Amino acid sequence: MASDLRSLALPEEKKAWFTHDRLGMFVHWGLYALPGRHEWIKNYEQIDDQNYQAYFDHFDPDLYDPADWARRAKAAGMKYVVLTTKHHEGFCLWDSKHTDYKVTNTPYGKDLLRPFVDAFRAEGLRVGFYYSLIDWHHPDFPVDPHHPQRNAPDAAKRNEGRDVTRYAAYMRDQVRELLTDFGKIDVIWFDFSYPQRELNGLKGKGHRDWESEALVRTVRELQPDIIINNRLDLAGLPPDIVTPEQYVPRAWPERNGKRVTWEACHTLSGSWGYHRDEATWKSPEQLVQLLIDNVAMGGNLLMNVGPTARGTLDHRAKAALDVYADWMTLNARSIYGCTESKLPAPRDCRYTQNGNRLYLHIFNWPFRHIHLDGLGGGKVEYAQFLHDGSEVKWLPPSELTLWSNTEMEVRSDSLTLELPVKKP
Ligand code: FUL
Repeated sequence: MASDLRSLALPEEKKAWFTHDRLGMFVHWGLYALPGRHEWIKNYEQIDDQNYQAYFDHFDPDLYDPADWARRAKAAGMKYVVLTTKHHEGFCLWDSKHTDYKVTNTPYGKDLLRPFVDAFRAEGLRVGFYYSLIDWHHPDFPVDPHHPQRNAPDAAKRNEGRDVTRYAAYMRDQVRELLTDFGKIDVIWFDFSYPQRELNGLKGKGHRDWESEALVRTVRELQPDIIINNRLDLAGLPPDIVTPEQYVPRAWPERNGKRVTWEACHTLSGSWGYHRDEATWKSPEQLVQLLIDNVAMGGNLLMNVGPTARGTLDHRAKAALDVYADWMTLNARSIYGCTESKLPAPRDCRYTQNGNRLYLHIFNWPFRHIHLDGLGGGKVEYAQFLHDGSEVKWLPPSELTLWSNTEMEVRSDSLTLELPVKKP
């Protein structure tokens, strides 16, 4: 059985586009954009179905223009996009045959997904779908009494009458729709499962069981080349990618001693869904360094935007995308196709590498000289800045002895770059 499951994993070479492209856009959009206080608001504020209905009844993103989002993503250097087709609240952005809880039944009255997919494809981006396993709206979604905070406001309700088998079938039907009706989809991003445990009173298998195996088989059958993330919690299935959330891994993530393709996902502020009053927006420096940090460790960055209730990106999200656009225009070469380097980077620096091209990212501008260990002895042919292509000189060996009388710690295996005193 386990080896059978292993055969469902995507062969490494099919992931080449993903590890080359490095930067993607995550889009969290749903009814939670209306309250504008976090995508977990139904849970955090214990809003029952009746009161949450107000957001459904007023969902009307009249300014929705996915072509604008797509242009901005492309300008930011993003090569793929992953959209929340259904988040934990259960609301569907497409005209699913399997539920009434969908965009076409809101005042907006139209499908959002087809125009989204078309707009991003038109800009040359690949398209991925996020699909939540958690569903606070579905009547058969199993309540986990051990983790009520994950299921509130339903936590007080019992599982009696709920049939997890029906819920698993609902998910398969929806995923089948998503992977049949929108052409070639490149990523499916499930979110999230956790170890199974007994759930009192639950019909069906008596466990929190998504029937993940059947779900994965459905996915593979419909989209043989799709990347499936790791949040299904299906023992024995090697994930195509692992997805560290809101942190930079301390080392390249591994499974059974083998490095795994990975993608970190991050927010621009403290929330995935649109949050009007939230103040912790990342600085331009943080945004750029986060991207570099991930690539320097061999990973991707999936950076999130949370569109508003009217279907726009708010000015802070646009500004952040502009930061990437400016930076990537000049520096994309140090991101696409790059991965970690075996060389030890100097303090406050990161290396990214593509074949014999090594990119040094300096997070903290040093005064004048920087030593690159392991690069002495004629290993480097030429050095230049990326922002303007200007030459960067290094100390000629004849000067090394002179400088080594000082605190410079010049070593024969290192190369000492001469940098302008001020960061250009
Ligand atoms: C988490 C979710 O609970 C968040 O709302 C968000 O979607 C993030 C990417 O994954 O697990």
